[in-house]
Amino acid sequence: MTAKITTIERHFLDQQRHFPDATGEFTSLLYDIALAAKIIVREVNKAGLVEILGLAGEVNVQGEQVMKLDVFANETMIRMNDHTGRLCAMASEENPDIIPIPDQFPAGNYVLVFDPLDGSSNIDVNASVGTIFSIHRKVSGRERGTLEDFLQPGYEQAAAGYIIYGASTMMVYTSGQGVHGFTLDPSVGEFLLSHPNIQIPPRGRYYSTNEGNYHYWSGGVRRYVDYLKAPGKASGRSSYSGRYIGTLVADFHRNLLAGGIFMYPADTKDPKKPHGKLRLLCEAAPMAFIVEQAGGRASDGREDIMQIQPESLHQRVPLFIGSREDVDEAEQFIREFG
Ligand code: AFP
Repeated sequence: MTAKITTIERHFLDQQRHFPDATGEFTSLLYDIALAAKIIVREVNKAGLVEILGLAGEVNVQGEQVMKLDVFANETMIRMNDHTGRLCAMASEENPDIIPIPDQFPAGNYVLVFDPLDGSSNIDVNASVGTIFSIHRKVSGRERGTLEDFLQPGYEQAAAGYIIYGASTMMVYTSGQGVHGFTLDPSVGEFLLSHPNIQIPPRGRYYSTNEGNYHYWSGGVRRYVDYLKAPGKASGRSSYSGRYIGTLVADFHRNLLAGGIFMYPADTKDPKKPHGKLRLLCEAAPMAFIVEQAGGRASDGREDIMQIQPESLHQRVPLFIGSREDVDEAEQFIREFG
């Protein structure tokens, strides 16, 4: 046993040394998120027991109000971060407007956007769920954050990451110095560096998408998925395998390690959501930062996700993300067939 054991705290401090002017504010913010994740996973691991310990919305045997897990995760992220003096505002997938830092607490130099419990419809079936986050520097010049601080393109992110509550709990993040993954050792309650410098294979053999939407996709997207499934006799390639659970964090994480493409294209199913289901600021942009740092790509089918100038907090975008060559190919089909 010669491998070095690096805790997430040690890793953040080591990274901070690359920036002699760093105040530690940013490092501490990342650590607060890791801590929030540990509190969330404690409850996620009890998800199957709500029937026994009390239903969400009821009072449990200890006389405590039982919260729905997504509400609990949202409140945990807010409570862990509203008083630390590192943030000037927050935004959550669960809240329609930005979440101000209460007046009694100091305001910091960063804004945090998060999806507290991604894939929440998978909780009832004991499949993986996750938390996604994105951090930007304040640009408004105001003490308390404003909408302007959130409406920044992906390439301006200071850090992004996710936590996957799966067979084990992992936190994967980037602050522009590569992508690093940490696995939670529940016996000591520490995230330990298990996947340093993750690189996504340039081409994969897997595609992840909700094919139930096939008939609502554009011609180009349909042709691309048909192409992935067809044996490529001429090129000598075999057909791709499908993998889809319906939690972005889990589907993305699999492709990040094994190679492949995740797609949530625009569809005509719901006229209120002409750009697909996923949100730019709390889902697509953070995953795009991670995948680019790992050598992959993220596109809305036409342009890089990282280049999109957001227009509203909950803006939705089509997403094609994963191995570089696969995303290039998806774009080619969309260019050619619409
Ligand atoms: P929920 O949090 O409502 O379960 O949505 C999860 C999600 O935003 C994302 O994690 C999945 O990739 C996508 O939606 C799944 O959507 P479909 O159920 O339409 O496939």
